[in-house]
Amino acid sequence: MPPLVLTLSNASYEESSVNLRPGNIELLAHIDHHWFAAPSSGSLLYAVEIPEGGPDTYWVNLVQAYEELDEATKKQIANLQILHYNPFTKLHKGDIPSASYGPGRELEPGEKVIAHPLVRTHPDNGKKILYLNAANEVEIVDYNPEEGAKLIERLRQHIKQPKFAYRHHWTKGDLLYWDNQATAHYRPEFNENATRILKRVTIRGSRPF
Ligand SMILES: O=C(O)CCC(=O)C(=O)O
Ligand SMILES: [Fe+2]
Repeated sequence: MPPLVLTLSNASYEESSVNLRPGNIELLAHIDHHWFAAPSSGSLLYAVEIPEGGPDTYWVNLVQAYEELDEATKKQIANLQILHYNPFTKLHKGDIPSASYGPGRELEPGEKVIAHPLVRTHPDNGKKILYLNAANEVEIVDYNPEEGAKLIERLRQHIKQPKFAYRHHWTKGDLLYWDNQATAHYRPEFNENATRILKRVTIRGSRPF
């Protein structure tokens, strides 16, 4: 079981190797735990130690990204489901999950790879959300694989537009909370010699619809 409070660090801060993830590498736009049956509804991130020159973290507004799609694309994607592959287990369709991937955390019993609607509805305000990440493998269910890959790539280019992003410049002691149901977040690579330490708590959400 990962700790409830996860330390994200590129320095040897605490003993466990889980605390050294994800180092200084670029984190492409992602939604925390989007591959779970019940993905995260929100996360909190606390800045313990922050290097002078950044990096900043960016949050993409996936409600606005959905609203600014053209009508033809909205229609095209209205009822699509996408499979979200877990980047840690790398399980694909037909693979058998190991016993450690139990109910609730990773996969529900009998489920191997989770499918979620590409356009999900916010459980609190009913807004439509383009529920897509740019970091991990996805696949559209019952869709021509080449056409599907092209469509995903086009949508990923769309969510990358700076106009959808909030950019946060960190100061030590900052505590940020974000809605993982309606945003994706991105962090660029940074200098490996700089020490950057944050602590994160991720809250479990509900099954997207
Ligand atoms: O390092 C960052 O700024 C973001 C890390 C991240 O993706 C997370 O805490 O969920
Ligand atoms: Fe994250």
